[in-house]
Amino acid sequence: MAFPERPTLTLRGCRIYQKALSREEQVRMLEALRRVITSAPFFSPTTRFGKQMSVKMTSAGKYGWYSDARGYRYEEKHPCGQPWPPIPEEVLNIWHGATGLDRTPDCCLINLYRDTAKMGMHQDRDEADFTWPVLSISLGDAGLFRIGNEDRGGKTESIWLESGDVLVMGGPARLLHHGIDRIRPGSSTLLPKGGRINLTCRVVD
Ligand code: MD3
Ligand code: FE
Repeated sequence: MAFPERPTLTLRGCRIYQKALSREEQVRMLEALRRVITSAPFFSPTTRFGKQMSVKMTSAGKYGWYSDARGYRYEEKHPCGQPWPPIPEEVLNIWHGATGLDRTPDCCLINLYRDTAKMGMHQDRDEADFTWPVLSISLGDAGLFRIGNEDRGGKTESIWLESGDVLVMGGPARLLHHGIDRIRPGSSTLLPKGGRINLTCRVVD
C-alpha cells in the first residue's frame, strides 16, 4: 500500500490520515486481527484502583500492555501465560509507511470499544523513549477522540475518528493528554457485532 505523503489534517501536532485504508485493506486487517485474537483473547484490565476498564484489550508483539492492582506496565506474556502473537504484516506495513522508520514496534495494543466503552484522558508514558512516535489505526464504529495538553486540564480539541483513519503522534504531540469520550454505535458495518477497534503501535524498550 502506498501511504499518503501528507496528512489530511493536523491537530496539535497529531498527524491524521483520514480514510488512509480502503475498505478492502480494513477487511484484510480485521482478518489478520482475528488470528491474533484467537491466540490472545480480549480481557478487561483493572486499574490500580481496582476498577474494571470499559475497553477490552489484547496485544501483539514482544510486549503487551497490562494493568492491574500493581499498576500499568508492559508484559511479555498474555495473562494466560503464553507469549503475545506476532504483529501482523498488514499492521507493520502501515507503521513503516506512515512513520518512515526502519525500527519495528515492540507492541501493538488492540483496544475493543463496545456500546458505552470509553477511555479517560491520559498520557502514554509507560515507554522508555518518548522520541519514538506512536501510531494508531481505527477500525469499525466512529470514536470521539479528544486531545489536550502536556499538563492535565486546559483547553481540548475533539475529532471523530472513523474506520480506516491512521494517526501518527510524534515530536511534541507524543506526550499530550488524550482519550476517547464515546463511540457512535452503528456508524460502521465493518465489525459484524459492531463496536470500534483501535490499534496502537509503540516502541517500548
Ligand atoms: C496522542 N487509545 O491505547 S489512539 C491508548 O482510540 C489510546 O483507543 C485511544 O489512547 C484509542 O493509549 C487513542 C490515538 C492516540 C494514541 C496515542 C497517543 C493518540 C495519542 C499518544 C500521544 C498523543
Ligand atoms: Fe493513549
